[in-house]
Amino acid sequence: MDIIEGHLKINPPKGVPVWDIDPYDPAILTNPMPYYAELRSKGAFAYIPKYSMLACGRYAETKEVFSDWQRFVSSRGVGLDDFKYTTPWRPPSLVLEVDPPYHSMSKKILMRALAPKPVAQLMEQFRFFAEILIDALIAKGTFDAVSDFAEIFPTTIFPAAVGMQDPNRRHLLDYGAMVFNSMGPNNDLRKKSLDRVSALTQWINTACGRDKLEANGFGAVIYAAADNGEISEDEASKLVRSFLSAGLDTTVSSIGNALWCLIQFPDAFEALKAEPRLARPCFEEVLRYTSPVHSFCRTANEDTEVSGIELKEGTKILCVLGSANLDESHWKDPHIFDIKRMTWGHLAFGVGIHSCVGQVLARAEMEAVLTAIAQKVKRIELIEKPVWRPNNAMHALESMRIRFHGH
Ligand code: OVV
Repeated sequence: MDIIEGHLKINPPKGVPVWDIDPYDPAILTNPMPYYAELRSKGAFAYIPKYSMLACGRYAETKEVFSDWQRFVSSRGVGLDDFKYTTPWRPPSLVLEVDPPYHSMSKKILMRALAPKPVAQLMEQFRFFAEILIDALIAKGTFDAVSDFAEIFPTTIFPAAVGMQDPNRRHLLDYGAMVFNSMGPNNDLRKKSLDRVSALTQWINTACGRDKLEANGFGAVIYAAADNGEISEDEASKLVRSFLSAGLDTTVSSIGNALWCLIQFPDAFEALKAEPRLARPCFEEVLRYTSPVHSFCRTANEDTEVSGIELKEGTKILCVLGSANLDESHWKDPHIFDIKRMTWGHLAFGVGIHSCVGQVLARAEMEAVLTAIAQKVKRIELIEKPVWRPNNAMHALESMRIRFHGH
């Protein structure tokens, strides 16, 4: 048995082209569209020799692999490590990295915290803070879309919603970046992130403790499930950890990517300003066009077949969501950012039982942000060329100096 990058070495399946590329090359991570297009041109799958895995970037097959949790499990890890052979760098997530029946319980409890009523109440705060922040940014003159805006909004409202008493913005973002980088191969990005694993782990584990959470946040809802015997105290702490792992870097990326899209496509911004109610569909199009999670893996848990290709048990499959969302065989004019298009069915939040738990909250946050921009900002001026930040699983900006011109 040969192990490479934490998983079983496989031979290229019959009919699958060998493609000598590194999808985790920073040059590709910061400019992924040409790689996406070439991946789709290879067929249902391409075999990547460097990592001995398959990559999948067409809509149909990405959706098939991602929705079938029985054949393509998450419990063996959604990065390159196969937990059957490699000890994960942290105790697995009780929702991201498990299968049913265990997964169903975790997801049910997390969803309880994000029920319509509490989210509707939070919406007021999101709107309020979005308006204050955008007024301040208009007054500021030039600013950085990432460090002055995208990072500020989620790290202000989300830890408060969880009920954190000591939300350290930097630690939260660095922990998230580490989680997402750890899903890639053992490259410089992963190593650099994991350099700080012990300090950040200690910090996050403390932050997830019952005594560190206010009585009225999402965290308290999770601990109430421990009180009534549904889960243990340790499971409750790990579910709170899931909120903090998945809830920040993703929405930071969403805000940055949304601003980038509105700058690249001025007609879309004009349409949004004319009809601020398009904030929600605008976010869906941002998700489709610049999917914040560019790829997650699945592992074939049995010998199986997809689109006539035979896949061996233990095969790691890189599901390139960002590419599936641009597949010309599924989307009309996929390379046009159109906030009035039908975006239903995009895979940016995943699909099937593992689809994003926090999507209602992400949508609420982005509705607040994009509505306030539509109402308050007349023009977005790009001051400096945007710079993308490579991450093994996230597609996000490093910096983008801009200016908001108000009315
Ligand atoms: C979707 C996601 C990303 C990162 C972490 C987690 C989930 C988690 O459950 O920890």
